[in-house]
Amino acid sequence: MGLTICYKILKEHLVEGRLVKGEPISIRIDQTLTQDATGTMAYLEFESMNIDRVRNELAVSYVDHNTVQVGFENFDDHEYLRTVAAKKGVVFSRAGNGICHQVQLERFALPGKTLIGSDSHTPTQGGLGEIAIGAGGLDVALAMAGLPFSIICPKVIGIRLTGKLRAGVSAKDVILKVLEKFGVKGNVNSVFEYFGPAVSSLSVPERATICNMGAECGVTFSIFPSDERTYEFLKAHGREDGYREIRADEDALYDDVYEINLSELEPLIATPHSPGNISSVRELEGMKVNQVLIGSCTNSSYMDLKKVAKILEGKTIAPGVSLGIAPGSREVFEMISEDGSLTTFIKAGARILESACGFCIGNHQSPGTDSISLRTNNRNFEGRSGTKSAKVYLVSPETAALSAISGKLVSPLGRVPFDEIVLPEHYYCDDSMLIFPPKSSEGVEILRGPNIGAPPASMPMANELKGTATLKVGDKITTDHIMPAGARLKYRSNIPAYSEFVFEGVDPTFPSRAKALRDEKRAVFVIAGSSYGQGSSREHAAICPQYLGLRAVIAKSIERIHQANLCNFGILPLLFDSEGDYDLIEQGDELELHDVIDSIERGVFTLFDKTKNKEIKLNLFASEEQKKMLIKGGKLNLLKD
Ligand code: MIC
Ligand code: SF4
Repeated sequence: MGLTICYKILKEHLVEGRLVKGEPISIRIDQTLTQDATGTMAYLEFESMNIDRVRNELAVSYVDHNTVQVGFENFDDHEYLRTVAAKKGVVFSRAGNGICHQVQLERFALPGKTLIGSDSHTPTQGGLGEIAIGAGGLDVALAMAGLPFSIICPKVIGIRLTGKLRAGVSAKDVILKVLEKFGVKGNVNSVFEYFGPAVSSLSVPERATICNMGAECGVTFSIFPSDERTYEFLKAHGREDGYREIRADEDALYDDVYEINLSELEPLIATPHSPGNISSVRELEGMKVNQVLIGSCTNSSYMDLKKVAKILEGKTIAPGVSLGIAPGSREVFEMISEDGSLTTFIKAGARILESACGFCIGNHQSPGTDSISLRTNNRNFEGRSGTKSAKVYLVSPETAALSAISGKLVSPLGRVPFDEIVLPEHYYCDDSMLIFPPKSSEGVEILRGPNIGAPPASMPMANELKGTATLKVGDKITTDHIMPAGARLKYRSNIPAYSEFVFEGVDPTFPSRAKALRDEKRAVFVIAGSSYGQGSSREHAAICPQYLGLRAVIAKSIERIHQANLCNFGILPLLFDSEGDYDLIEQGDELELHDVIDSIERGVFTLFDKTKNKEIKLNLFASEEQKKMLIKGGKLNLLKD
């Protein structure tokens, strides 16, 4: 039987386990990436392992999230990251150099390699034929220490592309179509592998956009073949030496196949408040728009901005619209500056934003009360923009640009002034904002301002957990609900300070109620519906609740990265054996778990709801290795043994 691309690369990197769908495997990791908002904690964790220098092929540390610098905290973080990178052998991408996934694609990703990154959109690099997986910071720290990474050997969903995109329909619409089909939950331990005759019509930046938002479906990664388009892109970046062809075998067997005829695809839009709520732009055409933002790791490539420039050429944005454009990297910035696109943007009335995450993570550009914001990024969770009452819609750059001119939502189908964008033969490549580490770390001093805290600490698991259902939440609770970013991001390096904002937008009384229980040595329990912890990879969504006394999350289902983060920090991820039992527990109920250690080993728990005088059967959602870390109170404790 022939192999898929996914299994070919996994086979080359297999360290432990069998390549059988559903079985736990561990793989060798060639490359790692971190970004500043998760990176400070990851390097503090790496430092606590007492290893001189990173042991994987390539480790890159980006500064792209916390670049607003209101107060000293962000800059302190950058200085810590710059110096710890020099000390530990990590390449450092300075603030202003661009968004991690865009720069990684331009400068470092290679077909056939494996990458883990402390950011959920790490799978963007699947566009270059790399297995690229989002993970918590601690898992990335361990990969930098040369240790393998564990995943469940995935189910491979083949996405067969036929036909050709029509003018005005783009890669963003392809992935929105995939989201319409697969939704934002229930896709754990699967991957998307793209194949079919239309693959060769898509350039690497388009493929990267498609792989980027596979993260929203919850798949472990997405991947495209490495072919002549891959070679073209690498050559244009002076990196063709790293090219190798990788295609699925003719007789490769997919677990499932979904076909998209690109010729029939139309412009799509994700409506509030989930990237899985898909409509056609046509249906909502005419909707008034207050703000348009173009950028983020999904749609900020040179190709994306070139399309926007062609649409905005000679036009001015509508009076009621604020338009912001953030180029994804300095490479993109330089290229739009040289070819005149930047002048077009300025003349059209756009506000030029820094090459960084910026608006996407709610760092700035919050929309007005009840207003409508059209964005090219990947997440539109409630409140993520910084304005709870705002309605954020996700669209392609074409839809965004045309709508900015009109002031109303416009479908770009057949309305764009180009058929296709011809990519340059050579890109502007300048690595001067990358700092490569010195050969020897001797004499390198790590700078730690007052914002740099300590790595998280936790106690071994107690055999009895008695406490309260401190919070009961519904379905699709994202990590943005658990641990807000935006204005709170600057506390990422300081666990006690950041913990004050756990569940801020859901129930601001949670931290004080949890701390009161913790201080009485009682356990905090969170009860949740399905797909708990979807969204980002931020391990703070485990570390901070753990600091407040959270001992167990009891849910209908929990998303992959968050489940790993819970185990890494000693919090029990428990699933209802019968989903209907979710209705039995009320917030405030007194809950008890007995024989915890034995139950962890057996993987089955009986929860006693003292208030209701009822027993509820729960299953532990953890691998054998994760069971060991839960008993020890987290992965760092396990490693110290
Ligand atoms: C996001 O898009 O939510 C983030 C901010 O990039 C996160 C990482 C973080 O919270 O620092 C992610 O996607 O993992
Ligand atoms: Fe940055 Fe947004 Fe991409 Fe996250 S999704 S890495 S915040 S641009």
